[in-house]
Amino acid sequence: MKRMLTGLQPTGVITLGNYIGAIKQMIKNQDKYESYIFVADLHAITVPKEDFNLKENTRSLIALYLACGIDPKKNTIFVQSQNEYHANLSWVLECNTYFGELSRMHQFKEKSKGKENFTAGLLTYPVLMASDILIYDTDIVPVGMDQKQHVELARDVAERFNNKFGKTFVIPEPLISDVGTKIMDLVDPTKKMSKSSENQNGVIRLLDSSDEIRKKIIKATTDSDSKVKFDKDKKPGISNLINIYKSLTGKEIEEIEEEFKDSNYGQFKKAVADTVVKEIEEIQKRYKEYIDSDIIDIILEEGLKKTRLMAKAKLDAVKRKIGFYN
Ligand code: ATP
Ligand code: LTN
Repeated sequence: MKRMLTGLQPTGVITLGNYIGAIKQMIKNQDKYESYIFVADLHAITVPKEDFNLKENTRSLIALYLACGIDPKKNTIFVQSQNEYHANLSWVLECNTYFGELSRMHQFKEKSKGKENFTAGLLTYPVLMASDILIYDTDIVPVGMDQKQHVELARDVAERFNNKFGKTFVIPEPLISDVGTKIMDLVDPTKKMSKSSENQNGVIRLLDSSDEIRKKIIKATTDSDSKVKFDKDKKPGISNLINIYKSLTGKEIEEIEEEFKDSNYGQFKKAVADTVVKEIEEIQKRYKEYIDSDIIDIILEEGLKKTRLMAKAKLDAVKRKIGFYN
């Protein structure tokens, strides 16, 4: 069975975008692959934030993973910073990665643009990600389109290392979810819905109240036309709502257009809101059962024990190849 690994950053309560674009894919994949899912908390400090409780966010993200349907029997679940070998391998990989490659990464360019002070961690972020992937001989890495370039860098670094020191790393493949699953901001539908977005109204978070969710969807930006028709360029707002509805109901776009051909935007928005609220209410019910239970501690302890052993073995092999004193 192929091995799959993926993670999310605990930078805030996960959004409907993360749920549709990442978590639903993880659930789909948990029966297909030997699956490793983690909280990328080391990555979360690359952009320093005030008003940010890393510990709480990390626990909350684990509880949300479980509440969304990630089965701890089918997945090894762990917290990145607890496993010290990731950062250790990352240093070794940094010494096999070029500054030029890192400075060309889209995410780095976007997040550093116009800023005088950004951390070195923002630049080396993809190397730590490569380390997360390569340390477990990962075959498959499910990520959104925005992270594909980082998985490609992991491939390049792995190939470079293998060529230099002999076969050490498995070359990972990115697994990109359907094109349609990029969920956009409700206020500015040309922008990705993002956890760290400043305007709360454009973002649905999995722990928002049902009232808040309804309000945000009803107020979502749409065009002045009134036809429920998918057209990403001319009707980004409505197309985004169609995408959300499609992802949660499993219906095809043509089916949705047909279903709402006699409806106005208000009626369609209400249907989208009902669907989103129903799904999120179920998740929140389960979240409440998990968040204070010691199941989380047990799962993380098991995950750490297992991944530490695997990671140490790989790091030891890497160190031997390079020729460190041991
Ligand atoms: P941040 O604002 O902290 O950058 P984010 O919400 O943009 O966070 P990430 O933590 O970077 O999300 O991404 C987690 C995963 O969720 C990735 O696989 C990413 O592709 C996916 N994802 C994030 N936002 C969306 C979205 N709007 N639509 C679909 N998938 C998404
Ligand atoms: N950068 C990713 C999180 C992440 C990741 C990884 C995903 C860190 N390390 C390794 C897959 C594999 C993100 O922001 N979603």
